[in-house]
Amino acid sequence: MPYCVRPAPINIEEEEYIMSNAIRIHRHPLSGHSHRVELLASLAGIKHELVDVDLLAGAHKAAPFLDLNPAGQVPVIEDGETVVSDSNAILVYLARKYAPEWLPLDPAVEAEIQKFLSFAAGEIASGPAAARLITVFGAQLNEERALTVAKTAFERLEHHLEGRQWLVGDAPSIADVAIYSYTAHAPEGNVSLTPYPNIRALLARIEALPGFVGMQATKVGLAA
Ligand SMILES: N[C@@H](CCC(=O)N[C@@H](CS)C(=O)NCC(=O)O)C(=O)O
Repeated sequence: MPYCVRPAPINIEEEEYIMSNAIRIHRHPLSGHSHRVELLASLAGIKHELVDVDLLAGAHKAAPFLDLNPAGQVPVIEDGETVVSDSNAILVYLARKYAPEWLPLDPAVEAEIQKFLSFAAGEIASGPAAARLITVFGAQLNEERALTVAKTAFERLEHHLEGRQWLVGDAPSIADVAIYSYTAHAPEGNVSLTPYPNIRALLARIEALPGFVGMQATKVGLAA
């Protein structure tokens, strides 16, 4: 359930949060899906607070977290009474509500951006993100497959970026935010970015934007 209404506040801390007008991002500091949400909030100047979810202790598979996201995954945001899960759904929600310049209304532009959200949820998730899950979290996944998917994905991205500053149009959008975290941290999963100068230039452009915030690095793989 990607969207639901938050239960009534139960204590003073909750009431203070609602009065603060900040969105609350439930995340894990090493989760790229979480980081893309934090990154957009920071780049777009959306007031937010971070709530760490202890994945190692299984907090995401128990109450009260499961009330927010029955899928038992971070990220989830609370925006007053509105709860949204799934990183790309959150990017769309935040852009539509607070930062429309990150998701222009032009149908063709929006469709192109949506294509990259699917790319982030597809090839990026099963390629570089999966390869990093193996090295950072010891996940039992097929490394050879993850590295092959990552190579194909980055070759496509590199080709797409030929002669372009940003993934879609001539300004940064949630497409760039969606692909940033797992691409920038791909070396942690033994995926080198050396063969991809256009991708590295895009990452550097994103990192130069006002409000950029990075994800915590892990010294594993090629980043060791
Ligand atoms: N489609 C989801 C995927 C989120 C996801 O895979 N989150 C990971 C952390 S990066 C998680 O919570 N994993 C715990 C689990 O699946 O049990 C999204 O885009 O938010």
